[in-house]
Amino acid sequence: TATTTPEREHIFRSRLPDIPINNNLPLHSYLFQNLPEHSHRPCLISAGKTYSYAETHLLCRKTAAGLSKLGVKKGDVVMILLQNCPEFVFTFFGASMIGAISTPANPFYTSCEIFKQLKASNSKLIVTQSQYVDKLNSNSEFKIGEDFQVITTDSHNPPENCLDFYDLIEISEEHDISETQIDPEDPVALPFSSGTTGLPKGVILTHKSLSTSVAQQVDGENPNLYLKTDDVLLCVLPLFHIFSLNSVLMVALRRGSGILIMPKFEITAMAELVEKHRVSVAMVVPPLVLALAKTPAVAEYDLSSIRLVMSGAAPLGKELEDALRSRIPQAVLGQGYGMTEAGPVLSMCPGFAKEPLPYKAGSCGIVVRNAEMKVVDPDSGASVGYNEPGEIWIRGEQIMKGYLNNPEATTATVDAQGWLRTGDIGYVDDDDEVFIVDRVKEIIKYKGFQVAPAELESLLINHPSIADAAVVSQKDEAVGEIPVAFVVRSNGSELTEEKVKQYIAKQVVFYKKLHKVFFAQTIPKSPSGKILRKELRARIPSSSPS
Ligand code: 4UU
Repeated sequence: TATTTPEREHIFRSRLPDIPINNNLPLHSYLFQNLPEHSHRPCLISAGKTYSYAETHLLCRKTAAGLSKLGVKKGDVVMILLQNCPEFVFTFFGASMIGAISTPANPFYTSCEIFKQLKASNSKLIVTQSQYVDKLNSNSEFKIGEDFQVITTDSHNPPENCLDFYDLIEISEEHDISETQIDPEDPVALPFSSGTTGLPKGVILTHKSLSTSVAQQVDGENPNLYLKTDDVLLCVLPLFHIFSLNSVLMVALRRGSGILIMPKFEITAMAELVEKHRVSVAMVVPPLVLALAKTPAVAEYDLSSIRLVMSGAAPLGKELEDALRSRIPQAVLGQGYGMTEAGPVLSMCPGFAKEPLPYKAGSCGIVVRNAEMKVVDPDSGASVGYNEPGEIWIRGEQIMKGYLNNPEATTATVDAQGWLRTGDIGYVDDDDEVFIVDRVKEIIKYKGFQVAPAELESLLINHPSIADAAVVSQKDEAVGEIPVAFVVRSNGSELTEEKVKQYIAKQVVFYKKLHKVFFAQTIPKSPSGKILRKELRARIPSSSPS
């Protein structure tokens, strides 16, 4: 029936009650707040060495002092270019303690990807392993020791012009930490994400946003994600991605659980470590679920210690979920839904709660507590009710402060009322469970890793024989989605598919490589110049079964 009254807003809330959240502390103080209760418990468990909570905290403070001696000050940005290792943790929280900001980057990035982030984030210091230093030496504009400093974590004989992490923290008395006043609204982490459109951008996450997010997961009498001191969490997903950084490392620290650190993923090594360290909680991505469920050798290991598996960062198919369930029948298996800009967690399986609630296969759980979710009809802009699909929006103190030096992108993503648009299409069912059905943003997710089409397009357009280009996703059984390109050759050019692939491969990390190149006469665009990606995706020939 027609009505003249303004539409009612449909706002979805958690089925768990709101809780008091202590988000006015600096992030490190909040996470280590309960330290006296578990100071002798294992904190970081890594190849041959275990650090207790007390040791971990001490090493973070020494790193803070070391960074401070090097001249790192409040508001400065430190790039962490590391595989998962204890030094990642020491650096992140050491920086936090002096009010500095960590920008985590993938150590497999090519030199040009690293320098793009270094420049955009304005970091003057990189903490890395010596094997990656060559990539830092190949820039004509930025010189190690002059334009930025490099600390290596793995050698007492650091490469030329680099400093040794342990020298630095040995000479640093922990009480050297200069008194820094930290405001809850100060940034602490600067991960990069392309969000709903364009190039990767620095996402400003503050002390307040990250402590709120952690609290929404693990605090309260009936935490949404119930972790115990004697839990051991698997930390195999890369800490440079927000999923692992927040929903493995930070949640575990807050609860005093053990963190089993694996520098890289290898399925049998992982199964062996799960058995050896009695891993009880595993955060995973769908390709890892596939490996766990389908690798025959995994059956030889005792995985009975796993009580909880949380999959996130990409859609988890029902068949895969069932396959894993038959391999780890004792575990609660559910999903978390996150986005870097959202702080990152939007929703989580209520089966992980201390007093678990029922949940359905395929759901991403319920919206986190102390937050609001809306589902917005893309055409009318109105929020819709139960079971109706639309774009998912989220509001709460956990979301990003904004994109670094990019007010346009910030206002395009977070509106004046504080709502963050995700670019994901989903609905909330009668039981308040969130289901994601589609994505309207440009981003391509390869094994959960972000690939920004705009980044590849700008590289393609730089090629002298390319007049125009567009990159879109193609569905892929094993990795989720793969990037494929449509290329318009310049007049007379005989550029081949192979040449284009190689040209890109030289400049990007493995998951951004082009899998196919289609040549086209023109790239279809809207009157405003936006690439019509849907149209291009429809042009991809469906791969013939072989
Ligand atoms: C379908 O992927 C992430 C963060 C994931 C995360 C974090 C904390 C999961 C659980 C958790 O506890 O961040 P980004 O920024 O790399 O990518 C965000 C996008 C989302 O907008 C959505 O499109 O990744 C996709 N995505 C998912 N899609 C994330 N989680 C899911 C999911 N199902 N469970």
